[in-house]
Amino acid sequence: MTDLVRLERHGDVGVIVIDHPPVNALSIAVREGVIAAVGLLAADPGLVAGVLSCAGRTFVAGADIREFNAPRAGAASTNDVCRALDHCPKPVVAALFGTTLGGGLEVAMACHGRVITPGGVVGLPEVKLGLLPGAGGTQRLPRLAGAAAALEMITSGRHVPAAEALALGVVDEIGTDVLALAVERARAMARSGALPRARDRAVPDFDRAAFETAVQAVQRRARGAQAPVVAAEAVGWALDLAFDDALAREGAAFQSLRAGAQSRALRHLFMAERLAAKSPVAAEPWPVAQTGVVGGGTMGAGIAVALADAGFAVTLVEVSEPAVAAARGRIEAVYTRQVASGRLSGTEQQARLARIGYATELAALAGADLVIEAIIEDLAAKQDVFRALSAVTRRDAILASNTSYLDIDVLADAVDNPERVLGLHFFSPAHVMRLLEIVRPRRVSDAVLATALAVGRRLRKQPVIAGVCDGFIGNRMLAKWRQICDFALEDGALPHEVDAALEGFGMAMGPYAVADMAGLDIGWAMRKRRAPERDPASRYVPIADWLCEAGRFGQKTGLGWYRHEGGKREIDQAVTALVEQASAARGIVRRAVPAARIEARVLAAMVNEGAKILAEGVALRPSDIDVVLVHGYGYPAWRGGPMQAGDEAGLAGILATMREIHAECGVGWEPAALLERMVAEGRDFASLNV
Ligand code: 3H9
Repeated sequence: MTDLVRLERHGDVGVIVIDHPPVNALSIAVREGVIAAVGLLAADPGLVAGVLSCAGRTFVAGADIREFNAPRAGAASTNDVCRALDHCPKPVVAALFGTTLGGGLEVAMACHGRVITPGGVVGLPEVKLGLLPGAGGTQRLPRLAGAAAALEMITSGRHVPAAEALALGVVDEIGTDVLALAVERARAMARSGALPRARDRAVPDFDRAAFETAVQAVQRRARGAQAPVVAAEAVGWALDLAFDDALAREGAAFQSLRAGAQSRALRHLFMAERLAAKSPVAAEPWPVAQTGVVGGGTMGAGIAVALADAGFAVTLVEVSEPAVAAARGRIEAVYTRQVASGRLSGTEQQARLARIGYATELAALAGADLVIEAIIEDLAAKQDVFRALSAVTRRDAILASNTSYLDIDVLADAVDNPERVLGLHFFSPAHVMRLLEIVRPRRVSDAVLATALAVGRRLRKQPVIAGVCDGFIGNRMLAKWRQICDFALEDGALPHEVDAALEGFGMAMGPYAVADMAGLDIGWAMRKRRAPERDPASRYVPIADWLCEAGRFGQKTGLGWYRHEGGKREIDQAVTALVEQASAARGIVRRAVPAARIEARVLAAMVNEGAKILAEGVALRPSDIDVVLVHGYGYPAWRGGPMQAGDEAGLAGILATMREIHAECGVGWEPAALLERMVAEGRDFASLNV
């Protein structure tokens, strides 16, 4: 055994305890320890059965992700642990609590029985790391839960609550004192001579046609992600191959995914998310209980819901009774939908609604610990609100703005003690989207910053700290991304071709489909506001602006007509005609733009802007930029975010593309000095992720 695993005696039952905080991950020493403990249990005549359990806050939450980058050859594998349990002549029952995930559930399934606490969850989330369950999970789960349930669990990576796990047959019993229950069960099994092994069971009868249809649905939804597709195939092996043959295939598929770029990117993202949420300052967060929201439009209402969901008391302030009624209507509509879809109980709905109060005067926020302003994006109007808040709130109340690009230092000037002002940039819908940019103006105190991070975590958001600049991290990256796409239009690509290229890259939605959904008039106004100074020598002319304008004054909503109206081909033709007309008017000869060129230019433009953001200190590290783009902007998680994708593509190539773009587009497209330095020094952005 090892320091991390011990064998305790509970009468004639040996209890193997894994003690490897924080989540009892199956690192090499743990695997070796469990194998040794199973050996001792088997050999000890005083022990009739065993229990596999954990100290701390959870049963094993999976393999140790940190070991995947450099696996040690010859070390005991998780499959070796499962094999030791399979060969153990005495029954071993797993005592599950907390989050039994990945390799943790695989080892539990190799035990002869499983009991779980009522609040426990199980799951095989490997696909979220670009992997498949590599220690028999794709083979044992279909035998326990059936083909359809196993396929769904493995390809979604979903956490399954205890009651559902029991109904599916993944666990045998639920109980509060899970250790006592497991000891009892193990002893009873020993007495009866039962030694059931999941590997020996047949997969329960299933509907093959329905299974194939479900596999096809997984393939369709994958949008470039390999892991769910391979994992679905592996579940299929359980239905057709002998256990050991299928296990060997599963192992090979796991190794191939582990060594691939997609899993590397998703593992990077896992670590990046946790790093971004850590406080960069030593200060202790202040307690926050009473919160206020100023403005009850879409954002304000969503923020109030997010706060109420997390248990905060909320006072929402609007300018008039009718505006209050509208805000209340928006909030109630959110909860009504959640109840209708079964995601929320009626009791919980009432409890959350009861946490939200309404007022028409800012004075109602006198007792608030935190106020979030979410009115229109107008600097003067926001300054008025901050000035008024400064007068009515406690001096230590934190004042936050939900602005998506305005200068928060200027807002702080309106407050008598500016060290309590910062940005909390939520994404729409605010109660759903996980990303929260915490914008750190010059004078904000460490305690206020630490409090904002703590609130973000309590809201179950993904917080990322950003500095003040136009658009912070996310919208500033988005602006460059949009501009380079517009240039592709001007090169001769059609909007739906640009969308298709980026969706092929893995983006959730192309930029023109997004603009169309947002309402083209908004997209157009934003574009005008952000229009860069074009180099007069550039051959580019604003065809994109012209197109937007045409859409705005036409009867349809925007460029994305082609997507939302019936008869896509006719609409493609209509857009093509518009572009032809605009090009001809400007004497431009359109030429086809290959998707690969669009992808490469978008990537280069984003990495380059990311490098500028880093050099200015707007992001603390490259991986924070990745987290923002993946969680707020539909960047494919399996690419790890633009900075990781840049590393993966090779920074020298990115720089070369940037030089080309600069030569063509001029001012505003200079290669970033940091990018040039990274290439000169042969480094990658990952080396800056600390
Ligand atoms: C797998 O099992 C492959 C198998 O098929 C085997 C094949 C051979 N490893 O998230 P938190 C760290 S793949 C290493 O903040 P929470 C984490 O980095 C794995 N470290 O806490 C953090 O460290 P730090 C399948 C891990 O309470 C600390 O623990 N399993 C691992 O919000 C706390 O984490 C998964 O994918 C790990 N596996 O959430 C589960 N897990 O304090 C991944 C966590 O230094 N883990 N850490 O920042 C999770 O989903 C969440 O961590 C969990 C706890 C729900 C468990």
